[in-house]
Amino acid sequence: MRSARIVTVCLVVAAAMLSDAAVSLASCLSAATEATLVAPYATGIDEILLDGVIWLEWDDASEYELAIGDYRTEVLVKHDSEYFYVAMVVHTAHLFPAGFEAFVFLDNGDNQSYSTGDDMLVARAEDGTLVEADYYYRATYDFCLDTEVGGTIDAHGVGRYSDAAGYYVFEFRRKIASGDAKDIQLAVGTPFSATYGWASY
Ligand SMILES: [Ca+2]
Ligand SMILES: [Ca+2]
Ligand SMILES: [Ca+2]
Repeated sequence: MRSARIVTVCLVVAAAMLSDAAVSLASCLSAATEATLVAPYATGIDEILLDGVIWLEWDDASEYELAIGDYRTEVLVKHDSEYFYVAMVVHTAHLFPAGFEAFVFLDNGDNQSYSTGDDMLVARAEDGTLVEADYYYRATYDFCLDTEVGGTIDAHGVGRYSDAAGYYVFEFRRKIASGDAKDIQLAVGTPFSATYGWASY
């Protein structure tokens, strides 16, 4: 089973970095669809803190709540000069023994979801081990790691189930502009559409 929600995301510059930060934010908000997630410029997160546990490293992120399928999902977003960071906390008392994964889908601009050329971050809930999470769509629902089609890995992710809390936690970081032809290139101040979802097995 899988479920997803399309939202607009905007990486917002720090006021100190650009004088028209307010204009940038306004253009993000005017592009809003169901929801607009505004990702502030904040502190970076080292790989070692991507462990499937939300801790102080996310304190300066923006937090949103989305219903994705039946599950209440908290989505945390922020960025620094190099990376876009996303955490998803999917609330369900059900542990899926065959597997559970979260994804962030990025359309390549042709408005055809899950088709050739699209980009996706995916991580399966395991024991909190960081994995390569940078995928490419060869064709509809036929995706592979970028490195299988000549690209580079520019995103990592991790997932973990917390029994005590009753939720899955996923953490991702992805280069904003990787320069890789197998990725959608993001830019600070330019809103983009992203689909947040999960799949259970
Ligand atoms: Ca963490
Ligand atoms: Ca890539
Ligand atoms: Ca990719």
